Amino acid sequence: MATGQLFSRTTQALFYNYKPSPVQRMLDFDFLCGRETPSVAGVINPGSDGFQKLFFGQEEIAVPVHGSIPSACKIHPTADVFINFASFRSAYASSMEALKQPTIRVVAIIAEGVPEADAKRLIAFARANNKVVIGPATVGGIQAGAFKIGDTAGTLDNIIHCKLYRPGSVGFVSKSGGMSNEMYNVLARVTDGLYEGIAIGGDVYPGSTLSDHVLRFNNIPQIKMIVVLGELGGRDEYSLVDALKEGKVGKPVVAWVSGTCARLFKSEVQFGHAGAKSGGDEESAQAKNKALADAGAIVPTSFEGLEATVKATYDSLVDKKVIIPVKDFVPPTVPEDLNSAIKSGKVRAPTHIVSTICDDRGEEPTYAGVPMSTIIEKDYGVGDVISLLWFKRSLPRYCTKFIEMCVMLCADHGPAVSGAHNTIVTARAGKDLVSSLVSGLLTIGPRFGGAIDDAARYFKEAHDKGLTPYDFVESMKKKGIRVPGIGHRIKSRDNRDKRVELLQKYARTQFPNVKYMEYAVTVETYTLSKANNLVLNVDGCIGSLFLDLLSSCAMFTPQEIDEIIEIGYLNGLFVLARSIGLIGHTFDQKRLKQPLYRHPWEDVLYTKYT
Ligand code: Q5B
Repeated sequence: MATGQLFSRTTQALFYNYKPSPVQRMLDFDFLCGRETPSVAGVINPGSDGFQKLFFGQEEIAVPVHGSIPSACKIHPTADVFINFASFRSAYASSMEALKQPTIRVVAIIAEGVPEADAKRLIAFARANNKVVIGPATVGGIQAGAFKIGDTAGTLDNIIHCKLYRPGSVGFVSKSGGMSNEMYNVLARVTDGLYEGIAIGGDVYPGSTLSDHVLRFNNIPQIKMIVVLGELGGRDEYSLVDALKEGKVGKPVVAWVSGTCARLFKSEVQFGHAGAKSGGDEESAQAKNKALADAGAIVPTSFEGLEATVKATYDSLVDKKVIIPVKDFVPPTVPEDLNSAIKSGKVRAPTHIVSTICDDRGEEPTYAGVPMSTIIEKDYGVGDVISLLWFKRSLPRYCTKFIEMCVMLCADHGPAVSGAHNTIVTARAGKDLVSSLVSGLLTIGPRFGGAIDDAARYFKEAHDKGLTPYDFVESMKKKGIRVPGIGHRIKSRDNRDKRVELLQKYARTQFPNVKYMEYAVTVETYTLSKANNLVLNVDGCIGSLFLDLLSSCAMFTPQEIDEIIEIGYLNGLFVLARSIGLIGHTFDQKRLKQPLYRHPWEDVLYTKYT
């Protein structure tokens, strides 16, 4: 492995397989350390380009996202660390691809369970090309005050507590990420802190070994003492023993190999890591501790004694003035994420949306407080659902049936009406369902289908004021307003609209009162005296009957009725109903593979005179 520093305060990484939390943790660490540039130059998310919004301190930054490893390396030629969060299935291929990039120097592989044969191939390639692999099965590593891989060292609180925002004098290497955290804590307590810590990972074949890093630490001037935490199983610690014996490590090495308790078990025990099982006497923790001690490492008699041993070694280096303890300082405060601050009750934030009709936070969604299972178990219909979501109450069955009749009867009225025509033209222009649907819906308005609300408004006002049909119609004429709900392009006195007849028949037998509709009929009688097609149309029929529904079911106050009319709920019935037909027309055109529509010239009057 290469000689010295792996990282610095300007090191930048490419992060493979985007995971927001570890990337944000890296950036928070950067801010804590006072880095000027974020340590993540870019994210690689196979197949997608763009950017991700993340925080660098208080500021939001856009971190570039790249679709492939080569393209990311090309755009960020100075990013020489590759942090691989791929699963064990794809970790080999992506790590190998990264190692093959000339700009990448260090690859950290987080995944556990990478096949040993793959790990061996990665190691061989890395060694042959003078590159460093950390992992697999690792949390990564950290250079205090400079650079951190992914989730290394845990939470911000832990990082601050362990003073990892600034470098100390100790180089630390272990197999386990969890134990690294424990040791960072110990080092913060009894020394001036960590300089660099690496967790090599618990696999049988780690990409870099304990001794690789110890030898590297030996070449880093800022590191004055080295702490090593090995574990039973494998022979990695013996290469450190050899290095010590050969005099390759000049700095004090405090070492402990954990797993001495394995002897208490009668049979071989597999500890947490894949590599942590004692295969024979030489691989036992006891044998390795003895060999390390014999080779010159400072080895306590138990794990409990490790802290005191580290302290004694550090204190003696301070006494000898080998270590001048670094001065501490208070790091900047990393702003807390709003979500976690709210969760912990530290802050309160105003909501930006108020919603009263549907709640999806519990076990099951509710419509106006009625759980979905009730809606199904009690055999509710679409009318009941509309009554819950629009009117926020359960209306009686005769009302919800009326709503359903409106929806069914207005679902379609052939291909020639404005909405269907637009939808058909749009579908034939090759547009998708939603575009075709909305292009039809957009024609709904005061002339076509969207006259229900105005019909209700004007009929209510005229009725409540006691206007005669004559006064009402003539006053509208004076104002230049056509009576909403009156008149039809094809329906007339002699060609009655069946929908109107059906709705009237139903309401006359089921509603307690139909005074508004009967008033509308008297208006129709008057308008029919003017022209044959000035019938009460489907909009006017629904508008007047809905006034009857609202005022006679005893479930709405007069103010609520005024609000419903004022807001304009009732056109919603036509919009909802006609969506069914417009969707049908879209499918119909597509099924029939109809070509682009072009209106015939013969059907256009080209004229200069307007
Ligand atoms: N005149 C619907 O007109 C239509 C008058 C009126 C007083 C009136 C027209 C109108 C109000 C809006 C309304 C809903 C534009 C209709 C629907 C859904 C549909 C559609 C479908 C479906 C039709 C001729 C003469 C003129 C006018 C007078 C007309 N309406 N006077 N009050 N309301 N109604 N819309 O046939 O003296 O000659 O100048 O705006 O309720 O959209 O199936 O097609 O399900 O899809 O084009 O049913 O009535 O008549 O404009 O040539 O007028 O009658 O002032 O008098 P027309 P125009 P004058 S349901």
